[in-house]
Amino acid sequence: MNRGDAWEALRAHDPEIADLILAEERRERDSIRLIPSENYVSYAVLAATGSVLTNKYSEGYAGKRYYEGQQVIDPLETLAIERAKSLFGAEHANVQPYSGSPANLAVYLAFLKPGDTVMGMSLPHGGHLSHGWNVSITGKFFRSVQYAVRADTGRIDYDQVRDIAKRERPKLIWAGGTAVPRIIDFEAFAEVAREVDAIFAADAAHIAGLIAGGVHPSPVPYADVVTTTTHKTLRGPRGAMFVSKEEHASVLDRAVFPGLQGGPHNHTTAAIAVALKEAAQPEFKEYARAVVANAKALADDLVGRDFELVSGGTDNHLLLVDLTNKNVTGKIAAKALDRAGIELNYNTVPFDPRKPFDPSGIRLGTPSVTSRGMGISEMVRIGEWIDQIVTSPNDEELGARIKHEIAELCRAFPAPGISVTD
Ligand code: DSN
Repeated sequence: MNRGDAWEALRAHDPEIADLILAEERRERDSIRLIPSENYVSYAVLAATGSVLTNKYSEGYAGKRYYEGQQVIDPLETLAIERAKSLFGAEHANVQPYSGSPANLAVYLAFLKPGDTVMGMSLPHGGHLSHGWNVSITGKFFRSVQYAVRADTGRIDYDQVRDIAKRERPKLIWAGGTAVPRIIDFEAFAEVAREVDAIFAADAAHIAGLIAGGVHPSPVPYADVVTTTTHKTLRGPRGAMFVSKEEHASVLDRAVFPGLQGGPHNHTTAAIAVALKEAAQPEFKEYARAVVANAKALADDLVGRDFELVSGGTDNHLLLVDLTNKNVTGKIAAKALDRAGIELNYNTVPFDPRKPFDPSGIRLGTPSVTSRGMGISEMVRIGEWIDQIVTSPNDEELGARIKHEIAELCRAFPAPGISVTD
């Protein structure tokens, strides 16, 4: 793909930054990217992100802005909203949140007062910081109670969810997280929320693309509001949105603007709209199906190599691996894998005796490798490489050999949005 005049201008004006962008492009091209919250966006999403829409201020909403010159932005944001509603079958959508945490903060601002009780999944058990974890503003400005997974199954303890909710009477209940490898029973959460008269918010950031692709149950029929980032399985730009019941539209919109944010990032809104259009195409369904099939294949392969997966496997795009039986920490393994060209992140596992900055596990997933067309046989090769590196993390010769093999494999699977050829 010809990068065009804008790229040539960047090279001429700021070669240092241009070279760093090229270096990142090569890195993304030549490595196996397994961080489950990352992906490769299309050229179309990249083009919208890098457009003149970044020049425009648009505080407010379509038809009611605080700046003139919205002849283009109003229909553009409306189109993004309509596409979001249509894709997720929702009554209302807002595409302005800057990212996932601000989208979640809008839910707090809409429904809670400082000191009110929120219930979310504990971070070390797979939840997100913004679901009431103690170091987050959501755990400092609100009273937070947290649920966990069961030690015997690694899955959400729905009895505990109900018990805590009945005892603590939260005003807001979150489902969803960052390290949840299994399907969440959104209907069960909605039932608990109804019993205690709480707002039920689902954070679908990790699984939004799987929901859009029809391979994961949707929380939309059950939740008062569903937040999501747009850059994970959904494969759009870095940004966020939420969909909700119409009855909550006004209070949620006001929480985003003027409650939390100023002008929306219009270039991101355009790129979100592009991604939502892509996600409505038949090919996206095939991608979503393949993401899950690949994750299951990689999980089966790793289990066959005596890796211990939290919950024993996966239903979605994500695997959480406890390395305790491999006698290596998550951090040592993740760094050795990165040196060899396999990128993932170290992660706490439920009931982890180790600290978050040096935990027992690694977290990995299949969205990026699936976006570049890899399938089951490539997952088996990746499983073998992971096994070899985890077994011998300090073997530099092995790492160098695997890095070479990975670069070769990557050349056979060109990644979306990558232009660099040297
Ligand atoms: N940082 C995101 C993730 O990697 O899952 C969540 O915020």
